[in-house]
Amino acid sequence: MAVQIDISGPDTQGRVFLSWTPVPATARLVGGGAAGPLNIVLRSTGAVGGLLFDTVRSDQGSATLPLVLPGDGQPANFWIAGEFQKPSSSYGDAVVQATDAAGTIVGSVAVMVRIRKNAQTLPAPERDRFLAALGTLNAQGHGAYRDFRDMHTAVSNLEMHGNVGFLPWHRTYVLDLERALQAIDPTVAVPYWRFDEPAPDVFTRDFMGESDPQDQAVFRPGHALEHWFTDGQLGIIRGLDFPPDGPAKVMDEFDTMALGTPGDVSQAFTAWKTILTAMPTLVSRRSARSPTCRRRCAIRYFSCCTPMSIDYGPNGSG
Ligand SMILES: [Cu+2]
Repeated sequence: MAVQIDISGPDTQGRVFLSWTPVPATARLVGGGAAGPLNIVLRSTGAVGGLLFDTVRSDQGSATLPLVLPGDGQPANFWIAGEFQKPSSSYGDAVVQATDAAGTIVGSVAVMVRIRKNAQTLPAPERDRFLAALGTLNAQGHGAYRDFRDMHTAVSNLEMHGNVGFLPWHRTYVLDLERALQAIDPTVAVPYWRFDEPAPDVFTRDFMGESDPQDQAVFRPGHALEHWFTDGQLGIIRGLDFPPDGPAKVMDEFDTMALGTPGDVSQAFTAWKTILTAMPTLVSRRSARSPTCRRRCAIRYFSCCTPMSIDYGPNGSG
């Protein structure tokens, strides 16, 4: 007799990736031998990632949950979520453990609480996995990355930029890119850059590259992006609007609206503000990238709480 724990949404290899959002799960007795119902306790026992449980979908979950499992093997339902502020670092460092009344472990499953983290404080192993996946996706110009680049700079340009679709397009674009990276390494999540805070650990030779006087990003030898290649051009040209270690540049709503072609941002901004009046901070902070995004060839990042939007292309695009 054992307890089988099934969490919704496993990948083809049975791995489960959780975020802060609760998802349904079940626990049930398997293997027979149970005379009647079994009282168990679910517990989060991972070394790094934290998990919360509840009997209903809520944000009030706790790290332990008593359950009664029917003796006939019928599943008992529960909800599981990553514990806010306790994400995983690698697969399997978050664990659901089931114990019986005697404290004996009767089942367990290892998962990952995979969320987008601040690039500035991203641990080196996670940083390097992200870079490796990105380098693989590009494959020195021969990989699928160019489809993302083309989609961003050409195919959907008129919908994506200077238009009401700016915000949803970019969120979808980054999610699409993230899924492609996760197909290479499922433990990767796209980090974000809070560009209103200094980020001296992001624009380094180990991470997104240091800019030399020609605006060329310089990487350490052996870096996953060392041989980045797009559009017949080796390397990454970057104009930094936001100095990585200089004073933080915080743009208020007025300054954000004034970016780019007069009226351009304002038009998209106003349209979205009408739609998303319930989420004013979302709108006010995230319209800032549109004009520069089209003007310059660069690695571009999106704003706080939204992951990096990375746009590589020839001069004048990206
Ligand atoms: Cu863009």
